Parts: sequence; C-alpha cells; structure tokens
Amino acid sequence: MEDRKLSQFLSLVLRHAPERFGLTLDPFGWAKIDDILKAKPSVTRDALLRVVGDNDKQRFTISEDGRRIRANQGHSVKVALDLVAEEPPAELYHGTVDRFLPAIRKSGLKSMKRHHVHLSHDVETATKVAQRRGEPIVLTIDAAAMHSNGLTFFRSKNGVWLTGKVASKYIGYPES
Ligand code: HQG
Repeated sequence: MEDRKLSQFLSLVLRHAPERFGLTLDPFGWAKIDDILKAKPSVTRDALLRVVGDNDKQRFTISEDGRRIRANQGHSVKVALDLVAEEPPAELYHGTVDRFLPAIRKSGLKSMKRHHVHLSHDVETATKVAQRRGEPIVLTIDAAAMHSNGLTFFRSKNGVWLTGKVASKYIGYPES
C-alpha cells in the first residue's frame, strides 16, 4: 500500500471506524499494532512505522513500549486524549469555505463530527486546512477574549489548537 493510502487507512481505523476492521481502541485511543497488521495483511510493520515517522502533520504516536499506536487528534469516536489545557496565543485562525459562512455567522464554529473545533496558529496552516474544501476563507479567532472569558483551549501533540464551540462574537471575518 502506498504511504498516503496507508496514512488515510490509519486515520480511518484510529479516529473513526476501528470496528470496520474488527478492531477496538482502548479508552485512550490506543490500538495494538499487531492487531492492525493482522486486520490488514497488505500493511507491513516497516511501512507503518515509516508512515508514522514521516507524517507531515505528525498525526500518530507510537507508545513507549512500541506495541501500540494512536491518532493525536481528529477523532469522531469517543476517546480520552489526556489533553492539557493551555493558554492560547492572542489570535488563532480557522480555515473554512464560503458555503459554510451563513451557518457560522448564525451559530458560530461548531465541532461538527469531531470532538473539538480545530484552530491553527497561523494563516498559512488555516489556508491549507480550508483548501481541502475549496477556495479558502480564513477566520480570525479572538482566542485571548475567549480565554479571559473562561473558555478552555488545548494544544494537541501535533500543534493543532482545540476548543469547544466558538461563538460568533469571537470570530473576525475577512473584509469582502
Ligand atoms: C465547518 C484536518 C456549518 C468548518 C485539517 C469545517 C484540520 C461549520 C467543517 C482538521 C460550522 C468541519 C480539522 C457551522 C464549523 N455550520 N459549518 N456552525 N462550524 N463548520 O474536517 O477544521 O488531515 O471537522 O469550518 O488539516 O476543516 O484530518 O474540521 O469546514 O487540522 O489530520 O465544518 O482536519 O486534519 O470540518 O479540519 P472538519 P476542519 P487531518
């Protein structure tokens, strides 16, 4: 299996649908590497370790004993990622597309199928996130105001900022 496909497969197994491959995640999101290799014989251990090591976004972590793997964020299945709350930078960014703006203006940013709203630390990263869906629109989030109003932020192992709902009053829209 080519590396990009293998990364997509690992995302599917470790974030969204382990049961589709007869696998279960522990409460913290870990799966046994041996079980994954058994479930998908076309994947070798070397390829799996290479994909984890090379991954552009550091999506996955191997456990200290080398036997388990988990996704660092992005889950739709329920897992406890033992995230630590952190003070965010004053501004964060969210990349989206025009067709979602009416709903976002009305009800703010919602986590949709994931556990959290995902925010980026710079415009460039937010632009890339948005480009998955079309012409990028980058929203500026007043993280300092949210934080001083008692809302919690987490930073995932791979540097993505996570929070609950972002109310519309904290969202800055690009000038049109
Ligand atoms: C939008 C990828 C309507 C939101 C990326 C987004 C990221 C609303 C979509 C990570 C809305 C959800 C996360 C509302 C938000 N009404 N639409 N009220 N609130 N939306 O994929 O942030 O490759 O769950 O703007 O690089 O796009 O998976 O979130 O367009 O880091 O590792 O609803 O996923 O990383 O989409 O992306 P997503 P996202 P990975």
